Amino acid sequence: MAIKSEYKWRPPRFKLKMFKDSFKYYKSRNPPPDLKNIIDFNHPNLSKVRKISTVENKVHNWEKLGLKPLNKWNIYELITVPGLIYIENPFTEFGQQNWILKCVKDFSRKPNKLNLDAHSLLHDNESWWEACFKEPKSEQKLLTKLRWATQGYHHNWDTKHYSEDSKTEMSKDLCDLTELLATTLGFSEFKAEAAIVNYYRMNSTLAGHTDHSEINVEAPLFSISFGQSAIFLIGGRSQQDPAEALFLRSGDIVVMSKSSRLSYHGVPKILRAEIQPWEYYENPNPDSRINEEDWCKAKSYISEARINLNVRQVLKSGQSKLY
Ligand SMILES: O=C(O)CCC(=O)C(=O)O
Repeated sequence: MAIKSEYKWRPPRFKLKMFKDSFKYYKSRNPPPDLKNIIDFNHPNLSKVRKISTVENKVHNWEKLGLKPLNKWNIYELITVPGLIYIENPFTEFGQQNWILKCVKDFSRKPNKLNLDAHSLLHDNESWWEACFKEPKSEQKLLTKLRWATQGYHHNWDTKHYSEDSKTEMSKDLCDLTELLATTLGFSEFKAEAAIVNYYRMNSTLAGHTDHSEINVEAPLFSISFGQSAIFLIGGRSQQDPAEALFLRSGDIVVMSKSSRLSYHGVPKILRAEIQPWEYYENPNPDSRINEEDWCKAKSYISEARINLNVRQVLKSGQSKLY
């Protein structure tokens, strides 16, 4: 009888010449990938990244948007991927809790579109979050089924084309947050017009792709992560180009601007967070208290999930419609 070997071959790291090789390498469970060449902004390798400064921003609604004051932010640019900007978690603990709650409770609500719409799992206009907690804990199967929600111009996963007939309101807070981030980085004309909220479980991946549905690909794209950590891969214009791997933790923001705006990227692995920056909340303002019961449920959800807010401008500046 043949003895089954536990050993599985994987390409050596130096052979990771193309995006798809790196994706396969970091996705592997057995054997698990060696993480030592991943760019970790907690210990930035200055041959690969450089620190950048911001445009002076006189707007003072940092706290309302859950952000630390600007002088506490660390912002880097990747030397090997021009235009790729990384902001190390600029959120307060209150900010993390508030944004996580918005993602699970508000952004998953109608009229936003959800992957669940195609499966008739929710009754007319029933909210996913509320439907989840109608059932006893052991029957909360719906909780793991949400994969994405869209708002603004709804992303069409089949045609990859936006349409004036498939458009709802963007969250005002999400517009304010991304427009403030944009001004701070010197992209003063940015307008948030479409968002995908990606909900990942611990075994989820997101295949390599480019985001090219928007008419305006000169405007930056904002990608904000909460919850569990991830390995994020970013390459060049083609699948054949090599890729860099980055660690993304809760609160981290990636901005794809200039030539990186059309680069291949994807998420080969979700990793358990070593620290939970959403946990240690000391209430700075009693008026903005988080509802304890809601937070308790959201905290339990995020202990097994990662959420990514992906915000884009669709139209050219001055344009008011697609066609
Ligand atoms: O989850 C992420 O970090 C990236 C998401 C993404 O690439 C997308 O929604 O197009």
